[in-house]
Amino acid sequence: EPAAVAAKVPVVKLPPLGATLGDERIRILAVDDDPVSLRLLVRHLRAERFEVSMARGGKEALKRALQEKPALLIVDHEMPDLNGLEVVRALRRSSVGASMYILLLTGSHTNELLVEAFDAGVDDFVTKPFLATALSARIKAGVRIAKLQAKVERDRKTILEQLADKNALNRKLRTASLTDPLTGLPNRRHAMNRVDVEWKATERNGIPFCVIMLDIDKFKAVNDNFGHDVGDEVLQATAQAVKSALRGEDEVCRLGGEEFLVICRGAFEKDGAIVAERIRQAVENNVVKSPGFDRAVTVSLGVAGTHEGVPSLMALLKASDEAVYQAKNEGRNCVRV
Ligand code: GH3
Ligand code: MG
Ligand code: MG
Ligand code: MG
Ligand code: MG
Repeated sequence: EPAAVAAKVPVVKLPPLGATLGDERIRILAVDDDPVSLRLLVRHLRAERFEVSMARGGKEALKRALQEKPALLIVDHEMPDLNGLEVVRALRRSSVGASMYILLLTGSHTNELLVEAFDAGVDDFVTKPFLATALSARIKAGVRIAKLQAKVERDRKTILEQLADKNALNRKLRTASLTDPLTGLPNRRHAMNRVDVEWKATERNGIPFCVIMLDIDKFKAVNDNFGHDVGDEVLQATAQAVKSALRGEDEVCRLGGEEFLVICRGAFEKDGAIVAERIRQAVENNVVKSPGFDRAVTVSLGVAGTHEGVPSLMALLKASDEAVYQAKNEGRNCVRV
């Protein structure tokens, strides 16, 4: 009877392994269908200061291993319900069991079983009856691997966390670099990226687009008469009024100062002129209230769309700019194409 033999082996006094992973004691799952054998094994492991749980059969072992995720598994081979190797194979297929250190306990150890066991994913062997010192020596090797494994997992987690932080920061910086802080609108850099994309789509697929440049009328007078803070509020209110007049994929960006650019995808010049007129009315009807200020401002708008006569993106933007200039010259608060 193997258990009886093991019990007679004199205890060699070595300091307990007392192994910990980080600040946690290492957990071992001990599995044997023979109660005497199991009790001996558990007593030995507890003396070595491990945190031990036990299972009396293969099915229970599998369930506990998946639930408790022990760092080490010491499993008997010959068991009636599910043998040791079947337990090991099932565990190695699971993500939890993939990194578990597994010691197989067996009475017989033929070459065939040895080959089959390593093939199934066993890390090491202990033959019953076990010598306490020999078992501890083998566990020591397992603990070393389990510690390395835990370190690998900690490092992986740290790297993933750092990567996530870095990505979040990059996204924030990217958003900030493309946003105007005063109005929250996309800024000039974004506008230039966007018209570049649209221009390429026009060249490739013939999809038309329009730009509407707009400039607040006599804005300097707002600053001069009511102060810079009121001027800022007028800029914010104008941004919102323009936005409210847009739909779908149309986008308004602040180019700088009191100048904005609206980009209308898929629009011909005549469609752009209609959008521009809608914007003009929206701004004209938007009364801005601020201490000492209670009126609407107006904008002058210049529309330019893609067509054969426009040789480049620069030419398109220049055309819209010149149309604004014309609108200013022809009395302001109007749209020119
Ligand atoms: P026009 O009808 O011909 O466009 O006249 P205008 O007074 O609007 O034109 P001008 O270009 O002379 O004035 C623009 C003013 O916008 C001058 C500048 O101080 C002001 N400005 C530019 N950026 C800001 C800003 O961020 N906040 C405020 N409050 N004012 C700004
Ligand atoms: Mg057995
Ligand atoms: Mg201006
Ligand atoms: Mg102006
Ligand atoms: Mg034109």
